[in-house]
Amino acid sequence: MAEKKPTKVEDAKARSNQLRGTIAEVLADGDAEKFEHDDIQCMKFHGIYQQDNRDERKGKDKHYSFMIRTKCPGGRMTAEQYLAQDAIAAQYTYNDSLRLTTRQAVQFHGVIKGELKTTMRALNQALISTIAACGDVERNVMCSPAPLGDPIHRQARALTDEVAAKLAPATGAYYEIWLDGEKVDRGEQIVEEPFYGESYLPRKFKTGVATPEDNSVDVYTQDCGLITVHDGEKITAVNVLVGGGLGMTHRKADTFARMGSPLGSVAPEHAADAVKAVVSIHRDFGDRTDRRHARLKYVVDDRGMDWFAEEFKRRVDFALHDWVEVGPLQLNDYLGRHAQGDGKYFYGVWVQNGRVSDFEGGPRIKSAFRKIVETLRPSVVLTPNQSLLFADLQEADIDTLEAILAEHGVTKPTDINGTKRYAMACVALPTCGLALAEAERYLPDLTDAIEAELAKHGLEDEPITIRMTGCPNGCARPYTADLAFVGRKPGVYDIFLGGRLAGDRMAELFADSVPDGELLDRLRPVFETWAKDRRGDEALGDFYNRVFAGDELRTKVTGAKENPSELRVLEVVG
Ligand code: SRM
Ligand code: SF4
Repeated sequence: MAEKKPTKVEDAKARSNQLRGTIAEVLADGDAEKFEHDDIQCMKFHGIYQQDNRDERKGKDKHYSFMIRTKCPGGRMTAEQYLAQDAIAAQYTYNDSLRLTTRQAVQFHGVIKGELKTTMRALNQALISTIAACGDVERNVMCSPAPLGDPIHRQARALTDEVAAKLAPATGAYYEIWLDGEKVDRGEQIVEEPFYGESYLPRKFKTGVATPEDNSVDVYTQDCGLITVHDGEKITAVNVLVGGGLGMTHRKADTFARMGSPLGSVAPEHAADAVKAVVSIHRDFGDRTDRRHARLKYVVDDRGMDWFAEEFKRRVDFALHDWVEVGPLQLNDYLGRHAQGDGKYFYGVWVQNGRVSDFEGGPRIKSAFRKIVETLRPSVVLTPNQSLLFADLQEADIDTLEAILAEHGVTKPTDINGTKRYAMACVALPTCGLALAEAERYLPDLTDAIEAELAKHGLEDEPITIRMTGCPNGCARPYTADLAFVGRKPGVYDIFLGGRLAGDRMAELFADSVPDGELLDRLRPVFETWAKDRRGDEALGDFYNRVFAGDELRTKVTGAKENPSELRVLEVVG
């Protein structure tokens, strides 16, 4: 059989001269409206996506602009950095908004080509980088966002920063192109990327650090998930999971969402090197001939954990110990006021689908946040649920903060009920080029309708993770949710049920290709039986899983199923 060839993206990376390509030249060419294939791939490593806003298309003519994504380990930033981003959004985005992402970063949409460099420089002046926010490298490293003053959390944050630093790309291309840095003389064959090499990784790589008290990073969905083990004062070991990932393709059973598998545990001082060793296995064994099969999860799934553990041990000079049981994980969204553990306070504000904007006739979230930061100068932490914490506050600041929220029509975070507070949607239309259906712009209406339906049974305040994505790539991590909607085509969704708040079980495909007008009708029998037959305060996903899905701890799910599970519910409900 003929050997499969590396993908076009592999070729583009290899000939990019360590992420330079012709980006600088095309940028300087005022007549060029857009970048071409190789540069588009390269620019992702710089944190930039070329997009086509589908609302703005004129006939077949695409409307090009750029999305810039920041890299922000653990979602932390200073007041000054927040304000700089608020101003950048006002000046350079098409809709004056900051978009908080599911990986604790910020996206700016609709930046025009002529202002790309100025925007990048403005970010850099605020000491905000975008390098490796996208591309086939270690992406933004996530960390449970709080409580900030607690010693365990401090150590988890330090580990997050260590992983991010160890795996940052070393190329000087970013500084040359965006900051007019000195050019590296490639004639001397300088090896700029001793770890990544000329072709970087076969695909993106994601790492998240969880504590047993807070799995908001969805640790099982990361390529490499770390769970800290601690005695209350210090981290005593770090559990390592490998091979998680969510992207899949509709009806293709050889693509799947997968939970990370336990590799074992390592001493805390070796945890960052453990991640680096895992990344190196991806670099060396990931499939460079098929981007749909290139994530680490396929290496793990194809070769098995025994092979993986042996390969890992060959690459490190420290011990791999047994996995340490840490008990059930929890999800904490930290809304409202909390003590930080160091005498100060933090305050979590719910941001619906991460969109920080002044909504016409609705809450003026962007203005409220700006005023809070200008007045109180808090640190800011982005959460993995697309929300935001104001931190390092004095107790007396809380009243001021709540008054500013009220003044701008922002609902008090603790008044958000269980149906909505854990809900997330990806960006989808109009900017995402891969979107098949709406997500961010549709989920608010749908959660209103679900809330009203659940209220008939007094269940609207039950904590449920409801997640929606415009395609099966999984950007809002739908497959670990109690209830998820995954876009199939405009106005049509697959429904998944059976994950849970702890994020340690996959949902399953419940019904496929359901028109948006019928989503609620299809779910009504499940809600009714949940209300009637739940045990104690059994959550929606747990109930569904026990009664309809055989109480299975699913670790894998595909979007290809002959008989989605709705039939089982209909049989029971009659
Ligand atoms: Fe994502 C691609 C948005 C988190 C899996 N994701 C995209 C792109 C860049 C579309 C593209 O390639 O052209 C989307 C840009 C939309 C836009 O207009 O802004 C996009 N992903 C997002 C964000 C902004 C969703 C959000 O609403 O917050 C998240 C940015 C995170 C960040 O700050 O880095 C985002 N994406 C995720 C997650 C969740 C996570 O990482 O915790 C996943 C699932 C986990 C995983 O990676 O397996 C995810 N995004 C994907 C995939 C599928 C990858 C795969 O293995 O198949 C793609 C498509 C691809 O890479 O080919 C994708
Ligand atoms: Fe786009 Fe699909 Fe990701 Fe949503 S899940 S942002 S539609 S790639």
